[in-house]
Amino acid sequence: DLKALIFDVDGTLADTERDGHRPAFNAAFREMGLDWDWTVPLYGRLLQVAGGKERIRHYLDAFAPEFTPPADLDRFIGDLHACKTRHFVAMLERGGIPLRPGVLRLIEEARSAGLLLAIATTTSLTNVESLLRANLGEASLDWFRVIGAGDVVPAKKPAPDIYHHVLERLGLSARDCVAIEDSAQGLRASRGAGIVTVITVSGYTVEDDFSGAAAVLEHLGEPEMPGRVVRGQGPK
Ligand code: XBP
Ligand code: MG
Repeated sequence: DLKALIFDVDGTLADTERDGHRPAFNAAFREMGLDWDWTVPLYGRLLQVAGGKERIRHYLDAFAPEFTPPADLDRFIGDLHACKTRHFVAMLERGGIPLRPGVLRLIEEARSAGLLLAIATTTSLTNVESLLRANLGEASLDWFRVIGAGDVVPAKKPAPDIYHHVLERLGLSARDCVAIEDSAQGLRASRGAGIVTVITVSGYTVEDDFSGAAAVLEHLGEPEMPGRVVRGQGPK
């Protein structure tokens, strides 16, 4: 019996990566005097690593061999990431990032059908709350029974840990839930926790391997904007 919907955030609730997180990282680099530039294609490659702090660390390892990191690398990354979060939240507060089509409709339908709502994301909690507040108002934070975000579990997606965490806090088992994701990493995380998953593809994820998804859709759709089935895939 379906009891809850569990939403991913980045790419699923809103198309946040290319014109949200990416420019926020670049603004933080400038503010901290770094001449790094995460272009659209480079950011696509960096997205293989989930989580902003983890992504910065990966960039240093794989793309910035000439950069001499400060002695306290963790603190440097933490400060840089906090600066990036400030820029990202400011962007949200300016109304810069709308929800994807059909997201609000599905949330409203689920609420009136008595389903529980939850979130499972690698993004920082601040970002999730700001996205909801900016688009749906303060009260919308209470629509979600559980918001599992960021560093609450040490292993980020594609590890299933964040989904296990959310299931535990919901007091539900995987078969009571459907997850909505946009990326192969997210799908690996939700399927790793045994949850039936619907994909809505986003800008950076159209080429991803979505085997194991119950359905792969362009978006959640609106009545005037029917969502095309990108790839029909039976649940595994
Ligand atoms: C997507 C991510 C996030 C964001 C940045 O996560 O990988 O890391 O790019 O957010 P999901 P932070 O699709 O699971 O929401 O900088 O706050 O980590
Ligand atoms: Mg995502």
